[in-house]
Amino acid sequence: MKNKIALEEHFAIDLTIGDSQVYARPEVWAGLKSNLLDFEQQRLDQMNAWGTEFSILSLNSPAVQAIPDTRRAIEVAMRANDVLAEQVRRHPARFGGFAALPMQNPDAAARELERCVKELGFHGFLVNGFSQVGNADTVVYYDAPQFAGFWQAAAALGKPFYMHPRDPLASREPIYDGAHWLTGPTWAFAMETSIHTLRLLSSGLFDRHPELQMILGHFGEGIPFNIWRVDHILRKGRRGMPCEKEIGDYLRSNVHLTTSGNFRTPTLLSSMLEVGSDRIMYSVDYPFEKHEDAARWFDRCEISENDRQKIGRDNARKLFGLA
Ligand code: GRE
Ligand code: ZN
Repeated sequence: MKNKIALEEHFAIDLTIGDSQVYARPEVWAGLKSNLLDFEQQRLDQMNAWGTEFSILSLNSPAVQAIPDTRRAIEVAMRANDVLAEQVRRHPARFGGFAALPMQNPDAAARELERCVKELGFHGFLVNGFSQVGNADTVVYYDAPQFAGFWQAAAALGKPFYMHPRDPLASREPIYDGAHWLTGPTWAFAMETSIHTLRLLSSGLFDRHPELQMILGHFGEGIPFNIWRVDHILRKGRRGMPCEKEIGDYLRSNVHLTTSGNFRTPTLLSSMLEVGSDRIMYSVDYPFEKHEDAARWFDRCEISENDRQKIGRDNARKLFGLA
């Protein structure tokens, strides 16, 4: 498939590149670093070689979310968004943008999102999980009451947001002690991101803003596989859960999944059975994953050509209102 659209594709700036080093073996770091900092060479070459026409780009992880100093978080987010905006201006047919946001200050985050959407033409925002605020050990999740105004502003702009992984703080997750190979993309990313998402879905956020749409990578960080059990248990007793519907109802009306970093046909088919092919979109997770691996799998996996067209391109065109 030649004209795919990809949605979880990362870049870094000088101020955030260091955050990705812990995820690279020493022998591959130079290459990954160069891929993250590049826009116009390796990135476009790989998109061309493997049939991605358009990538919506986002900052690396955790970046802004891991800057406890609010003023600094605001500065770094604006710097990254300005760098991205310049590339979108240079290549409007190839690159779109997700805003990085200083969620440490919900009002500043709303203002920056508005600037990114209205002035820079971005397609929504991507947050790397919880934010550290004030000091490294204080974390906020976005179902907290102080985000009510932020969500109102975000919903009013009519653009989706991407909930992207970060690792939990080691101080709060001793279960990974002595088994650090399970942190990061192996397992901890999905656990952290799925719980944050379940918090948002069950908080009433999507009752207040039923049009708000969110995106999860990696085929939903495990949520689709377990959603029946989640609702089955809560049907026996809601235990104070404030939302109006079942969590699966929001999964099927407010969440979209991408294929990022999870190139596996049984997982795709199971996700299609759970949420339908209208809510699944192609993505790579470049440069942490290879366009080659994503495209070799997706272009030939055994689904209907109608579904391939939707998942590879048309669902994203619709969701983002692309030409
Ligand atoms: C990502 O942001 O997608 C990512 C990392 C680190 C390792 C793997 C990965 O930040 O996919
Ligand atoms: Zn990613």
